[in-house]
Amino acid sequence: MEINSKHPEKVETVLSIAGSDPSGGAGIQADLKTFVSIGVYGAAAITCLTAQNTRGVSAYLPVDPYFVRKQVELVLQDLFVTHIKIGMTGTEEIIKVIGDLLADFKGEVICDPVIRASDGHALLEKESVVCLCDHIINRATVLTPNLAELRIITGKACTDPNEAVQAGIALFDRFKGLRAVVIKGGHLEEETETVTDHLLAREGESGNIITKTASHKRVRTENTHGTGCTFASAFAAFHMLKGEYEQAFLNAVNFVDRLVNKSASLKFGTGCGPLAHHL
Ligand code: PXL
Repeated sequence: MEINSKHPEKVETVLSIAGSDPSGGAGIQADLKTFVSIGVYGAAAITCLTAQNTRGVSAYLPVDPYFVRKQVELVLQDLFVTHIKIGMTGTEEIIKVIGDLLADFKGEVICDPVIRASDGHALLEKESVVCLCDHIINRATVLTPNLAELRIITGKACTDPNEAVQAGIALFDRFKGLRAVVIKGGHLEEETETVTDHLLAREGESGNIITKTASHKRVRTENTHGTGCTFASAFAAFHMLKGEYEQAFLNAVNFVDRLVNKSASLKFGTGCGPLAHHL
């Protein structure tokens, strides 16, 4: 591509606000790898450090909320951020700072409501989920919960796909800025050979909620660490490239499915391995 230095193009940027995973599978590390492999520019502001490897999360250390604010403010003041993707927040103080910063942001806000790591380690106390709802989900345009997160946020049992979709639809009444909700089906009907993910999207004019599904073969593998972070980041990146939710959904489902397949036979450590974004 020829670069015109007199009229340089503004580079659209997706900013990830999330935790750091030193083993490279989840959090900020997964987000940035995803942005690069899809071909969008990614920035990253860190909310928490975690200490973990493929065997699980050992501990986490929240960043001073003042410093979370500083990181995000400086990026937003300078770069051309069109999409913000939010992952692990860690504490109510950090949630409130992020909520405050989102109040003036006009672009897409993709919230992956990280509450617990796949090994069960809490990454946000359950009592703080109300705060996450009030300050961040309330300002999000897209929400990408897995089944456990959907249950906690809605208080519904969501025992089958229909119940999960109904619970998802009810979120649009509660959170007025939401345009799309993706319910990831990996933990729905776990005995089936097919996984079905659901997109629920609010239609522009009518405000009606439309639903779309994408199905793919279930891969029986332990190497799924960071799939949630990767999915939400892929959704943000593809939305930046395509400008609409359905295409972002289909592309993100396909992107993660291909990565899970490629990563299934690899050995990274002795526990649940990450996705091989580099392949
Ligand atoms: O997958 C959820 C998640 C998000 N962010 C960070 C994590 C994890 C899971 O371990 O460590 C930083």
